[in-house]
Amino acid sequence: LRLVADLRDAIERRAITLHYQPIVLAADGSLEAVEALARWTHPERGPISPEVFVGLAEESGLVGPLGLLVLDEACRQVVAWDRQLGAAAPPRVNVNVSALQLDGGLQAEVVSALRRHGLAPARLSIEITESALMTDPAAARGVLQELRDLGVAVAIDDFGTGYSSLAYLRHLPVDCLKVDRSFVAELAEGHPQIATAVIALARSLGLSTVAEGVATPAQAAALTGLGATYLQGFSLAVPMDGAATAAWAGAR
Ligand code: G
Ligand code: G
Ligand code: MN
Ligand code: NA
Repeated sequence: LRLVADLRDAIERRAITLHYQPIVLAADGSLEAVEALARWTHPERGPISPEVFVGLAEESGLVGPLGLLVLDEACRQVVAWDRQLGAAAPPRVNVNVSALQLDGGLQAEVVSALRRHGLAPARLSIEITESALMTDPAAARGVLQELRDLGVAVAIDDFGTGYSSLAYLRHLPVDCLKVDRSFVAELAEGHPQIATAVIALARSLGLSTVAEGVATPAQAAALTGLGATYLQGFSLAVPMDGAATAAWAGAR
């Protein structure tokens, strides 16, 4: 397939770039982290959604090289922000990983990226979707434990949309649940039950929460009232390139 060849080429030329979306503390709006989101603008087809090209990478054996590129670029960017912004730099970067990256080598890749850039492990967080975790919960558990032993935090992404049994959740070494944006949208439609329950569940397990897809100030206020630890969404900030993220963080 032509698009796969183009993707391979884009990865090799480092033409896949990252945008960063701020995640703020609900209590006071302070910057807690940024989520790295991969971007690809195809020379003829224009912007291609990461849902499409990450899926393509998974089907064509390119997850490894794509994952390495994203991890390396995110670490490089945090160090560059530190030099530029000092204490105003984003405290942490969240990197998304695909289910296939849990098959092996992730811990070594993380160690090597942190070393290469001289970045402290506490500056990195890994986001893994609930469905990726459930592909092989025992294997996932081992990888997550290795990451946490390094001092890298772990979040479950899109929580509530997969099929994790709550029994597993108690035994998974994770720090944070990301409340899927579909539940945040429901909240605005008068159906707060699931968002409320997920936040309460996380709190009772000692986990923090990020409410995703927060689109209005009213949603932000409601989620803060429910006890969400962190907020992320267009209402707070859209994903931005590295320079715009620096300007946003530096202006606060
Ligand atoms: O950034 P938004 O633009 O559309 O992202 C769409 C989806 O793609 C999200 O579910 C996000 O988690 C995923 N995604 C974005 N960047 C990456 C990445 O670097 N790796 C993986 N595995 N998924 C990513
Ligand atoms: O699935 P994941 O959460 O990793 O990906 C984040 C995705 O959510 C990105 O595509 C990002 O552009 C998108 N996003 C960020 N904020 C909002 C929002 O307020 N509303 C909606 N609908 N999407 C958002
Ligand atoms: Mn994510
Ligand atoms: Na998500």
